[in-house]
Amino acid sequence: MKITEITIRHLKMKLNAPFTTSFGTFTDKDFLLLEAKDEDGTIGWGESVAFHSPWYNEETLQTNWHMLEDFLIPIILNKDLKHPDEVSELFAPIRKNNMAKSTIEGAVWDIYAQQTNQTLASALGGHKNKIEVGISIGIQKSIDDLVLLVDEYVKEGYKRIKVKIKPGWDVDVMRTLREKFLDVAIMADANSAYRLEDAETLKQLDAFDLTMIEQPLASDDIIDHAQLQKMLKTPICLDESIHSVEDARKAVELGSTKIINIKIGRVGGLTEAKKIHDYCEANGIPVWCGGMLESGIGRAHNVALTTLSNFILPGDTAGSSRYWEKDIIEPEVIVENGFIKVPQTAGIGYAVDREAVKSFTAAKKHYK
Ligand code: OSB
Ligand code: MG
Repeated sequence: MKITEITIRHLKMKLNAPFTTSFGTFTDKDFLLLEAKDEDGTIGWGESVAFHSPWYNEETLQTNWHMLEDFLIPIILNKDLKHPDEVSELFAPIRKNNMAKSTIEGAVWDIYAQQTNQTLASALGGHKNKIEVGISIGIQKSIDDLVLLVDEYVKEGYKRIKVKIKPGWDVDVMRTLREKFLDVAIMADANSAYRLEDAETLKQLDAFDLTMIEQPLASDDIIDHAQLQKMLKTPICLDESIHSVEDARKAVELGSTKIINIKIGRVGGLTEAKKIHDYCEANGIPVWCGGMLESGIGRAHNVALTTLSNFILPGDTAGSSRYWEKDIIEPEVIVENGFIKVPQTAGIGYAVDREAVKSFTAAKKHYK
């Protein structure tokens, strides 16, 4: 492989409904899409999951653009590559900026899979032909509104319901859901809204048989999470705190987490995501694939990753229509009875709808 041209686009897509977390509300999704061209003409796609504002982590669309233009693209352009695993090695001298790194790495994996005539899933070592998915629901105006939404998604077949919580929108919400949906797998995601001093509140959640509680404490913490886990029956799952297989190992050894949410962008790409998956598999820690309100391109990468064997729990990869009036891939990602069929064409397995991409493009730059 040799990448000879790269195009970066800033896309702006309107969400079907606002999505509220403990750190803020999204109404639109602004993100970078990266198109890479190999010397043989093969085109690969990558999506940056950095948001417009540094709420979830410190990266933003603009910091990603800067990192890509000034550091990462110059490293990759015209370099001979035998395997996509080399990309993370080449990027290693640059600290952090994992979402920016992952944007190129994802496109290189797509090209590699096409050139070796296999699906991205099989290039990664995945064997499932369908994956089980859940859905993540933002904070609502009232518990009644939330109950109606959960009812709708349970009827659509989603295999697990995740709801966002924050102080004041937690114990009563989860109690009501458990009372109304006795047999449904339910979990909560706090996006770091609590401190160890809030342990008494979090302990009350133990009564509702939640599959897990995701990232209750600070985004850079693995010490207090270990303390908290000792006080809770409900398993803790780390999201924001895990950026690498080394972070995963330390958190597991400390007892800070019993389950890990893997997001490709947060960990710097598919190669590192696979390492975390393999470490967790060897150590009896189930994983699942998180979501960042991705367009079809990022969603396709998530589908492929989820085919690996230790993705035991349903992920947040909901169908395209849950987010968008019109997605940028053909066909869109469709969920039936809580399953997504893994596409069987080479690469990411979905065609990019260039007209749709064009209609959402706010800015564009070409590098060669
Ligand atoms: O913490 O998993 C999260 C959305 C934005 C930022 C962080 C998170 C989320 C979600 C939504 O939970 C997952 C999705 O539907 O893509
Ligand atoms: Mg989360």
